[in-house]
Amino acid sequence: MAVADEVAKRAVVTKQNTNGASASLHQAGTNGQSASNDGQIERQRLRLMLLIRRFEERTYQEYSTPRIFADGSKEVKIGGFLHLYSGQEAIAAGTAALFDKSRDYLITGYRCHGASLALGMSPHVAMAELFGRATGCSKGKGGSMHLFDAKVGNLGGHGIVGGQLPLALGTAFAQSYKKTGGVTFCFMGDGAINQGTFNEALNLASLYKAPVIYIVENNGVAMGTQVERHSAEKDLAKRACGYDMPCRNVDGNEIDTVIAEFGKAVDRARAGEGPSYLVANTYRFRGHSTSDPLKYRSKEEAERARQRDPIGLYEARLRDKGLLSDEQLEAITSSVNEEVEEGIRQAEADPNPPLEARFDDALAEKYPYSPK
Ligand SMILES: Cc1ncc(C[n+]2csc(CCOP(=O)(O)OP(=O)(O)O)c2C)c(N)n1
Ligand SMILES: [Mg+2]
Repeated sequence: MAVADEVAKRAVVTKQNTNGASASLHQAGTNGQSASNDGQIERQRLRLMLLIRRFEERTYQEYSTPRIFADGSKEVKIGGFLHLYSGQEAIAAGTAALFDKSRDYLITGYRCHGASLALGMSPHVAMAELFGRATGCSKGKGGSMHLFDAKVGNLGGHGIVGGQLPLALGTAFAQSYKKTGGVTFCFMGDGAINQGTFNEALNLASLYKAPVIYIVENNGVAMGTQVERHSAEKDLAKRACGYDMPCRNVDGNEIDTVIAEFGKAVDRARAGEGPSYLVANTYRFRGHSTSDPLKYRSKEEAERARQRDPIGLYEARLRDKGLLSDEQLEAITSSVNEEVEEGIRQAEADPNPPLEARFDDALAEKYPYSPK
């Protein structure tokens, strides 16, 4: 397909706003600027972070509560592992403020719910995917680690740690080769920088001047192993110093800082000057996955982190600036709660994919283990 067609198609999709998200909530390309001085854009950003948090916390409940049928039998609602994003919201929401759905890409690891909601996936479509419903973004066959929406440039969640880094190099190379002006945002965890793919991808990205931004969501721990125990160099920004690209630490809990710092990298990439590497320092409030008893974390550490909750920090800033009243916050919170509850209700009522469709969309033309 010609590049122009592809870009035009994505621009139309953006306007229609796929997956049920309302157009005003997730505007592309606001570039960190306030469109008006009444704080509307800022409150939309706060709403997005609250939406992600609410979705994640309700997802945790849904994961832990089995579905009970009329005959008394039970089944789990969400199969497999579940990695929640609570605490890291400013990174996804800040990226969304810079993201242009008509030409940019975002690719991430398995902790992908926040990024997908930030790019406009509705709680209904995301929860339907988690429940394995046919209406999910991957028709119920990807699950929690694989939320995708390629039409808006969401190239999804990837389960192999570090697997998305060379893929991001590939999409960024395509963007520069085809001169789309697009940028690829590649999220990874702090653990992913210890993978071999990190060296291969960053080295080539710099040589090619690829328009990719490698963003480490440094939540201080890879499963249960703290950065101090998994990285010889404790300052993770220095880990990319050998690749001739800007390397910076960023306060990943401050959405305004995220927008400003990521924005510089976006400008550089769009100007054809090449990649950047940013370490967004943050914290995850929940365990690695829902099966994590969090034994490696002290109560004091968790309490300290709560003081720097990205939502609380932003709420306080908006109040200080006179951009948020109690009534406005209450209205935002109840509309978020309603949107998430309605999404869960719809996902619960949706059908499972039909059995005949189980091998559709599979890469292999012949599935080697097909039942006879
Ligand atoms: C190649 C590979 N090795 C190991 C794993 C198992 N694994 C899953 S998550 C994880 C830790 C990754 O931590 P980090 O990159 O910091 O991301 P976070 O979970 O903190 O978001 C590991 C080792 C995997 N999925 N892929
Ligand atoms: Mg981590």
